[in-house]
Amino acid sequence: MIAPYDANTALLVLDVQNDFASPGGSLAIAEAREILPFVNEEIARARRGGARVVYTQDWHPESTPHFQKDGGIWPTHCVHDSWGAAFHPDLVIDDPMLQLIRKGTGGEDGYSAFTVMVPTSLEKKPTELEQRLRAWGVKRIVIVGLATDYCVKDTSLDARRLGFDVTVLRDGTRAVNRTPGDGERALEELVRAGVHLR
Ligand code: VGL
Ligand code: ZN
Repeated sequence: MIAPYDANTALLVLDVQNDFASPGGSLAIAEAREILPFVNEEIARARRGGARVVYTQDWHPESTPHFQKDGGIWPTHCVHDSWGAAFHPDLVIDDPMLQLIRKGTGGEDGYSAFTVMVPTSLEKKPTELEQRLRAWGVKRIVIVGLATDYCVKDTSLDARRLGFDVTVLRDGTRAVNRTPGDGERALEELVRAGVHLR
């Protein structure tokens, strides 16, 4: 159990999209579907406690240095407005004022929900997320979603750097594991950065 949700807490639901979470997704994580009941329950819990819920989507152009075909490391995935970029159909999206952050939209490597890396400049550019959280008075962030070794890791590290209290819920996340053990190593790195694991 974590401290109850309250108005100073935000639940971030990271990249629960078909390409990561559905059979046939181009970067499908085999066990990703296992997180859905847990994630949906967590969304309900957060809402009951009056916490904000923010969803993210990896949202790439058709060509980006992020993709293998353009010199990057990933199969083509989460191309804007495609089936693969859509939320997994079982994810509960129950908010008429859906809070959504899309990342990688300009061809950047979009791992963190807080910052994107501009391909040509090695420079990090902020998304709108921090500004929104500050405007709501959010102090504490709870993280679920995909993938442990990329979006969850980089988002958590950025959140710590920005001074938020951060908790990652292990049952709500799964790793890509390009190299076996990447997910576990990412979690160890997060603990060293002061992230709570539950
Ligand atoms: C991600 C791999 C490629 C992520 C994004 O957001 O975790 N992983 N693109
Ligand atoms: Zn991506």
